[in-house]
Amino acid sequence: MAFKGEGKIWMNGEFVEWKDAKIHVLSHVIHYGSSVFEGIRAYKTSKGTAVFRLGAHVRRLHKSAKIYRMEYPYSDEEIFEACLETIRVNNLKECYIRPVAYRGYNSLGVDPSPCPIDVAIAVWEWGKYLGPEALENGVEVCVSSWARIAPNTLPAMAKCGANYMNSQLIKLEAIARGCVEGIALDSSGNVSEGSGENVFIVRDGRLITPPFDASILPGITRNTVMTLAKEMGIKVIEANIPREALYIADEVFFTGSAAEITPISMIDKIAIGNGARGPITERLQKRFFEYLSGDVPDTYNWLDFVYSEEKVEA
Ligand code: PPE
Repeated sequence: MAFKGEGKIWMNGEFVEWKDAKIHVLSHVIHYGSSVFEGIRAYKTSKGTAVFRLGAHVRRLHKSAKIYRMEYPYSDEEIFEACLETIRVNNLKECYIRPVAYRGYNSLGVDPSPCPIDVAIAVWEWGKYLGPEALENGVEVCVSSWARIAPNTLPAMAKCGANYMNSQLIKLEAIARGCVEGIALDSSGNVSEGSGENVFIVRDGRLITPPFDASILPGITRNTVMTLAKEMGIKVIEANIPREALYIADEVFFTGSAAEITPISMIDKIAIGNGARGPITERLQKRFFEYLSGDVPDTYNWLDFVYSEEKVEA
């Protein structure tokens, strides 16, 4: 979805006009992928606009930066508040939030130490990530010929810009093959994740999802689904999933801040279950969106209200 190009972007503590939020072409990040970022959603709940699990996202940004020795000069509290303020300044009711920390402009060469560490936060309205009907009808995907980044090459636990070159190979190949998304295997051949989503399979009424050592991003939606599933009495196992287990699963779905909970109907032209959204996926989606509606108690303190008058109401 193309940007509208309106509104304000937070850059190093100042709000700048969308069109002025620029960096130099010789910034370190452009040449070497040296950025870490987050993707977060704010929802219009019955009690006002609330960001979903903002604290967890802000902490993960910090950890991604720490892995790359890229400590930016803002506390988690400051980034948290800056995210809320960026939504307020843009007066949005529902949006996607993209904080990014990157090595900026000073000099080139692999050693990033001379370059400043800049931070920006942008917000925009972003519809359904994998298509308007994806949540109901499911999406067709293929197993990628590209493996996910191997351990001791690029750290998968860091949400780093460079990791998304691997993601782009997976995504572009999937599109070239007529699929909406690709699922990558890890370097030992087990299921890892999608280009921008974690993967779950349903087998005999239980959920199985790949563990951290399968080169996955520790997804916050993944954690949300695990929490909600336990609450609903659905057993969740973190275990390696061989490729063929995808084809014979009862249900398969993606999770992600952008993708939310998206059912997978077909993998490599093999129908999953009966080729439509499965019953457990549907129950989890229902619970997830019920939580986001604000109509049920915020048991886990996952909602942070953006506008103060709404906070009072809540
Ligand atoms: N794996 C990858 C590789 C990934 O990029 C994401 C999020 C996830 C798993 C799920 O993580 P979480 O959002 O914490 O549940 N992908 C983000 C970026 C998507 C994009 O196209 O940009 C997102 O969903 O915001």
